[in-house]
Formats: sequence, structure tokens, C-alpha cells
Amino acid sequence: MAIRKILTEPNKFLRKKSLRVENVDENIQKLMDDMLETLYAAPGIGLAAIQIGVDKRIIVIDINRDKDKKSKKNHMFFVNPEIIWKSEEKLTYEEGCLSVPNQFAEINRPKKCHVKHLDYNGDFQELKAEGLLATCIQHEIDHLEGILFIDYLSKLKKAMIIKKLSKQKKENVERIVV
Ligand code: GNR
Ligand code: NI
Repeated sequence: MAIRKILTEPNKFLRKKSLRVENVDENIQKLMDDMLETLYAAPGIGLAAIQIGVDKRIIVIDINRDKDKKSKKNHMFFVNPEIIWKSEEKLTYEEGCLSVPNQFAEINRPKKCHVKHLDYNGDFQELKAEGLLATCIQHEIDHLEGILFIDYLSKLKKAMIIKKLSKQKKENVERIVV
């Protein structure tokens, strides 16, 4: 297992649409192991493969581990996830993203969703989610389409965040060079 580097905005690769996984084989499982380790190291509650530079439709989620490191691992892998139902009822959650460091914003999404996917063993699963889990699943599936939560903000707010992140990136590069 290995902790992988997480890509951050602005980065064109984060805007790429991820590709379906044809076969959940050993290499895919190894990738999922790395994703889990990277998620816990970050720490975060969800991670999409594209965030570590792999354009495959794979997500890992653990909404409990972040707050309580001693809690039992309770992660889920989603391969080729598809939302098959969304509630009319909405929920606003303050979202963050490991690829948009230190930026937070309230985002409104369906409160509940049903998702079908393959698990770590390549077996078919269907899951009913609500609350934070539903929010996180939708946030991660957006990543597979090249969508970030800042895309839901006003043009001005989004531009301000991207400007801030570009500046931070530039400063980091200069720190290394000098
Ligand atoms: O760690 C994360 N926290 C979070 C909080 C509210 C809504 C979504 C998320 S996902 C984020 C990790 C991440 O960037 N996943 O793609
Ligand atoms: Ni994210």
C-alpha cells in the first residue's frame, strides 16, 4: 500500500471524465488499497481515483473515520457507481474538497439517493444513502465527471477561489526553487 499525492486545483486532469472499469482485478484492488490509505492519511471522508491522477470510475468513502480516528474502519468502495434515484428534498452541507484545499462552501444537493455499483470484490451492490453519506457520494461521482463543488458557486466566488489556489501553488513552487 502507498499514500499517493492528491492533485489540486487548478489542474486540467481534475476536469477529465473518468473511464469505466471493465474488470475488478488485482491491479484495481491494489489501486483501491492505495486510495483508502491516501484517504485516511489526508484525512478525508471520500476520495475519487482522479484525485490521485487515475482516470477510472472508482470511489472510496468513510464518513466516520475522519472525526474519530479510533472508530472502526467503515469504508466502502464504489466501482462504476451510478445514481439511480435522487430525492426531491434537498440538503445544504458545508463542503470541502481535498483537491480544493482550505476552501469551504454551502452546497445544496438531493438529501437522499440510491446508487448501484460494484464493490471491492467486483460484486454488484445497491445502496440507499441519506444525509452526509448521500452528499459525499454525489460529491465523489461529480469528480468522475470532472466536476468540483466550486462549479456550483457564482462565477465570482469560483474565480476568487481559483485565483487564491493558483497563488498558493506559485508560492509553493517559489519556496522550493529559492
Ligand atoms: O473530506 C471531504 N469532506 C467533505 C465534506 C463535505 C462534503 C464532501 C466532502 S468530500 C471531501 C474529500 C474529497 O475531496 N473528496 O472528493
Ligand atoms: Ni472532492
